[in-house]
Amino acid sequence: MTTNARPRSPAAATRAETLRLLEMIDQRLRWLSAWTIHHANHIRESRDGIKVGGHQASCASITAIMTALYFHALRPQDKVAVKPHAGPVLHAIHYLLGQQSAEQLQAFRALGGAQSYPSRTKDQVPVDFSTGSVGLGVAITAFASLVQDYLIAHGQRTEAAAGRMIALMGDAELDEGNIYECLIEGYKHDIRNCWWIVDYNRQSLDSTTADRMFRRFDDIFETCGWRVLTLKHGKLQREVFARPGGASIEAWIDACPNAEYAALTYQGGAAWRARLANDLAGDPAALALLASFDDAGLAALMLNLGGHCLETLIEAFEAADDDRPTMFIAYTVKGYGLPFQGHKDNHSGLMNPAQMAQLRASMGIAEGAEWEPLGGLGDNSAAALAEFLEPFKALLGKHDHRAAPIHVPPAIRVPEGRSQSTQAAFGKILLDLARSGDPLADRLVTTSPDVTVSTNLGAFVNQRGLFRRQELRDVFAGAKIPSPQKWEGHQAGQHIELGIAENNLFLMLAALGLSAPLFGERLLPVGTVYDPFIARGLDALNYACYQDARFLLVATPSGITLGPEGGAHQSVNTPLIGMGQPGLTYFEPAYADELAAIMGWAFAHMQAEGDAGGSVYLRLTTRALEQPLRTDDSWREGALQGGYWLRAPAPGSRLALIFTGAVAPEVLAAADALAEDEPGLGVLNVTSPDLLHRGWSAARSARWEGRSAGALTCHADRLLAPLASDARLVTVLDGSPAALTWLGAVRGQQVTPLGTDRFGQTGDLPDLYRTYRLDSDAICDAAAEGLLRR
Ligand SMILES: Cc1ncc(C[n+]2csc(CCOP(=O)(O)OP(=O)(O)O)c2C)c(N)n1
Ligand SMILES: [Mg+2]
Repeated sequence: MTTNARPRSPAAATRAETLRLLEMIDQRLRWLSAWTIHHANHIRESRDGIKVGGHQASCASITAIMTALYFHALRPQDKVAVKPHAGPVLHAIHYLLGQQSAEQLQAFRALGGAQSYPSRTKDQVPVDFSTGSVGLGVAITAFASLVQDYLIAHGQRTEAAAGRMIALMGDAELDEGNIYECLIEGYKHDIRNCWWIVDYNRQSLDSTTADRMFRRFDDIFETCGWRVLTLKHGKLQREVFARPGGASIEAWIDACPNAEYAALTYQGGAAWRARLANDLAGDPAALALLASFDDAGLAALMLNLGGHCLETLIEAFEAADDDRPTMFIAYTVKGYGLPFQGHKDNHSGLMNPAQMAQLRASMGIAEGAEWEPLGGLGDNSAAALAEFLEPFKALLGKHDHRAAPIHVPPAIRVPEGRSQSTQAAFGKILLDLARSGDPLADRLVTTSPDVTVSTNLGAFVNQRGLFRRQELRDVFAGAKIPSPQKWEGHQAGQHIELGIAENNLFLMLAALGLSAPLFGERLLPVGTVYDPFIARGLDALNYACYQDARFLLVATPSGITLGPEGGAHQSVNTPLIGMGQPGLTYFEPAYADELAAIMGWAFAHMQAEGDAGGSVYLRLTTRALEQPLRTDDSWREGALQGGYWLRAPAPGSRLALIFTGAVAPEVLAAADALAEDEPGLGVLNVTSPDLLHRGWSAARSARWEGRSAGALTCHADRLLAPLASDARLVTVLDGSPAALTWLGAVRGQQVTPLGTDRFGQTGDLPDLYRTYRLDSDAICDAAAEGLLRR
């Protein structure tokens, strides 16, 4: 789709006609989403007796909003994150357009079928952003709009092609802290072209939401520069309010607590009448107005909230026609139009077969015709609707952005220095790239939550500048105050400096890492963070990986090697996080040349198609290590597969010391000490426990699945093969020992594990390594103990 214009169907000549057609779509979306969920729960055979689930009430709440958005406001360049529980509505939209199959809907929540929550990678309909963990799908749109601005500023996208990054969100998502972290960050970066549309049904999973928040959200968002458009009343309500007595009804609605409104919604017309008549007893005009409605009419009036009124919705969307970030608070009823509407327990509520049959009949859909996309419509209406829908097929279809690959230089230069830390080497490699003029450097975008300098990104930023849409002077440089950091902010800058909230780092990386599929322009995002604080953004990290965003996460410093900083800053379990996170490959190199090779590998891996690629996590340290004297390049291939022998074992050796990262000197010292007794001893440097483990388990599953001819080979197996079959393996790393202990299972050799499994504390390395048994004495003891117990 190259045009930015929205389709104008000939069938939609007048606004009244448009509204009539949109109304039909709204009804069909409500029906199809409910039916899809019903089918999965009541019609498809259950083989395990487990409830399939689905959220009919959450869908019914938002169908009008999605109708108005998708079939009126959305432009081809816009991207949408759909509230997780409205997944079936998104599928219904594409089903109406003939872009989703009945088979997929019939397999909703089954293997290979339409996913419970919209998934970029698994669903067959276009999904711009995956959602599921509430709050994250909202915030990523703000970061995506920042990425879009970055691309525009760098000449990789035109201003005219700028789209809106839109989140359709549940009101309970407003309770997630990540929303406010993102709001603050967004304000600092002056984001634009972002819409958040709240399905304000004032119900979450457990209950109705707090009345005290009424208007507070407006204040918070307006303070952060957003325009807030509140769609409280539908057109019918507004018309009725203008009649004699109407103002009293309006005032009553405004004063009514959320829970009571919801309960009356559930109870229906007679209950509304009784309650209103009681509360407005002294108001004859209001009573007369009430009397002019029958019970059904009165219920319809009370439910005519802004978020269910298509006219109100499209007017609001039209009103926000500039690039200002805008929040729409669209009042809705959870379960609108369904028998459990307003009931506080309706979040996971499912209509029973009788209720479904009743809904079907009310829509004029014949039994057996439930999957008819335009079922229940007369011929003329169906034809008009089909004609109206036609142009939306191109608009809402899959727009596959193919981004050109970025060439990765065959060898990234290794920083010089006999003794260096991986963290310092990382900074030098980036600086070198920044200075090199290599095209890859132009596609690097670095970002960090207030730890740019302390993770050695500063030199890169000096070279390439801060990204700012508006020029930002470096006041200190201007005043000639000496500082190694020269931070000019400008449009060509390549570093996005974030505030300290780590969660934002991962959402920023997620958005940057989706630049290729979202915008057709590939970026190579590099984010730095202190290793222990990965935990602060874990859900966002998982969220980023789940939707296959591609980035390089550099976490440094790490482990108790960070001595004087103490236990609050010393990471323990991050190797296991790295190993356990799908979509992320964890490396922990010991030496600078390994790091350079791994970074080259990472830049290619971040660009590889599908399952062949992914994101990369480097766990680094500030501890400077004596660099090994290499005689050849033979280590390189092994380092990129997860490990290599730093000192090769003699065939049949009884002992190997296996280590990862910063503890190399202790391991080598122990190896020297043990050499006399165990001359065949080998030292294995595991650069990626993750890759080794994955290769091992993949080889096993390949054999089980009959994909491998017979021999069980993997890199770990090949590495350990020269050792005696009953050799002892002493594993050592500054982190959870479990990251390496599994190596004993590869060939049945016994492991004596060393590592940290308690909180650290302040100290220097001799003290800490001794206390936590990572020093060479502990390694020798572990080796001796292993050999004695043979
Ligand atoms: C991070 C996270 N916590 C909890 C849940 C479980 N959960 C799913 S929906 C929901 C309430 C959603 O309410 P709201 O956002 O208002 O959506 P709606 O009322 O439109 O269904 C909860 C607690 C989740 N999906 N993600
Ligand atoms: Mg809600």
